[in-house]
Amino acid sequence: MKIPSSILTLLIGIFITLASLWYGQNHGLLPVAASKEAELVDGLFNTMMTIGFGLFLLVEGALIYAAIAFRRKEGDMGDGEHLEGNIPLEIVWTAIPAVVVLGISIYSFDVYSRMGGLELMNHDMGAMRAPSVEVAYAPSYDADGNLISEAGLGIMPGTATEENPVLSIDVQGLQYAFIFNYPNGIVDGELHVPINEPVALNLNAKDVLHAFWLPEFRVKQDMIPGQETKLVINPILEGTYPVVCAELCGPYHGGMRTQLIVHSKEDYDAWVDSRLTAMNAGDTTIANLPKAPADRTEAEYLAPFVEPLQLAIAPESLASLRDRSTHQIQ
Ligand SMILES: [Cu+2]
Repeated sequence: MKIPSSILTLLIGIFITLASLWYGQNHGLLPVAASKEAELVDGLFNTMMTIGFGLFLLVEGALIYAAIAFRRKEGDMGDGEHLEGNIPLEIVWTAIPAVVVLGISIYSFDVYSRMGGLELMNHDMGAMRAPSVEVAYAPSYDADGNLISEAGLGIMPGTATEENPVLSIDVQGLQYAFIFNYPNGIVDGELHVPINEPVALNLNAKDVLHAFWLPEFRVKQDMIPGQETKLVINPILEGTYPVVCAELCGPYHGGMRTQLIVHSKEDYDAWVDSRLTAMNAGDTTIANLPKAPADRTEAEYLAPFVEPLQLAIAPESLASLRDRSTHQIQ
């Protein structure tokens, strides 16, 4: 007996739905999610993978079915049947993508605003704030030309208050390293942050365009010479993660990497204390920076392209870091 086509369609629909829902959670395309931002972005990405995989099964399934079911019969040399189109079908396959695209755009806008894309920290914490919504892709200024908010991702709504200041770290990108200027004058080639606290990164570039990318945090922000950009992150998982330059910035761009270490609160305080103790004892070296290219052996010179956590940096760039003013706690 033949299965009725309505039942067959239902079964195929159930199969595609279940397969898509499973694949959306099990695609394995992303590294570990180590920030609140990553959880939001992954929710959006998994939704798109679910929809995309369902459409893939539907379209490819129909294609393979049609290729087999409607193939040329033995000895048939005639033309195919002439079709003028199907209005209901065309409305359906226009309406479904329209609804999908509209839904994803609303969802992604929601993720963006929940990540602080519309709610930047101001320099003066509110008093001078313009009444309009701040949009984070460009800096905004008041009538007198004073900067109200920088370009970038601001603080997640509801995660910090004026009484509870955010740890603020200046990050400088230069060929080919990242330099982190912490409060209290600590300077380091690695980014150390405490867990479960928002951290504001004030990004700047010394020479050319760079981009500050944290794959495990799902955030990336341009580093622009002469214009500060902002990136606020919310670490939720202790560990060591790569920091990658994601803007082709010169011949050793591929070696422009360092690491982000998310500590427990106690470990972070201990790290700060150890660095302050070393500074007070007269140690002015910047920790975790690599040898200058001129001082390297050939093997060391090529190492960044094999071992991604080593960097290349020019000595004159290093020397100019000393006089850089440090950022105050906001
Ligand atoms: Cu770079």
